Amino acid sequence: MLVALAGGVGGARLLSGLVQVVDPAEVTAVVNTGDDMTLHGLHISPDIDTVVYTLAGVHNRSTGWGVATESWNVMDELERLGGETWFRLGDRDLATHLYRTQRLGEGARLHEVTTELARARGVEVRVLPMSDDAVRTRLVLAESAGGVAAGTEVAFQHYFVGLRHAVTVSSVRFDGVAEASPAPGVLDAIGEAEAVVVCPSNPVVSIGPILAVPGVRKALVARREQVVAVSPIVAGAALKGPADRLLVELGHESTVVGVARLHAEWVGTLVIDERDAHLKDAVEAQGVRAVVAPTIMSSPQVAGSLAAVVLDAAR
Ligand code: FO1
Repeated sequence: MLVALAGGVGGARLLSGLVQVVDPAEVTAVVNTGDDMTLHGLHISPDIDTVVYTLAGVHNRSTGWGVATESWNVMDELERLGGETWFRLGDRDLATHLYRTQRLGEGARLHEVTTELARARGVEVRVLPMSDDAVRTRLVLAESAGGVAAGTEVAFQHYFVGLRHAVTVSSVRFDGVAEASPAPGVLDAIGEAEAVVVCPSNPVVSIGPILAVPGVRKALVARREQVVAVSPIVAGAALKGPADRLLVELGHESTVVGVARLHAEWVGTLVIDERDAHLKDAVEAQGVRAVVAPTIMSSPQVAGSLAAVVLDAAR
């Protein structure tokens, strides 16, 4: 059995590569829920939905999130009513949030609802939230932006979508994480896995929250030799989103060496792109084994080849 730690788009891409090389029923994805939020009274779990939609093959390929062949009638009507439409919720995507909110209201736990939604979309991978408890990523702005003063703490989606992450931050925290527990099955999966794959998701706001859930980091440290991470940074930059800027703003280095240093305690092997081959020794100087391979998943074929490299590195 394989465990994959995943955030949004980067995680979903590697997961769709992994299921090409291993039986999907043998894969457990532990997904970040720090991006979750309540909007229009609905519980929205963006990274879980991105993972499920991508594994189901129904995701929007241009944005990476939401559903393909989407319509926007509710958003258009809400706009006419003067409602909140800054966070785009398509008509089909809304069904997911309506279902999840209804089931949670009936007392179901987030991991149960996630299983129901994954099964309903024909996804065989076991998709687990990192926790059933509310953990919410919040960021303090280092400068004023979009009418928000420097020093203000904002919710993740306000930073990421509302402000288009076009603002520097001075700190990040995961509200509620100290009181949270890993979702049922998370620690056992990590303990029993043949390999733990860390997807090339944002190390600060996608992998960070998963690590912060009590018990998870310790469980990963114990499996360090079987933990293989794919660097989310290639040639000093993130492929998508603010990972490179967040790393620098929080005092880390936005290079594969910086990623190795950040994860050295619990990651035994870091897969770096060929563009960073010259940094292999510098990564290994951090005590992390480096494997060089094409990591830019420009096609499902590349994702499949990368997944094979990752599994080989874990064995
Ligand atoms: N990202 C955006 O940049 N703009 C949006 O309007 C937006 C809507 C949205 C709706 C549902 C969903 O599951 C994800 C959505 N995302 C949107 C992505 C979301 O911000 C994710 O948290 C990021 O992709 C980071 O993982």
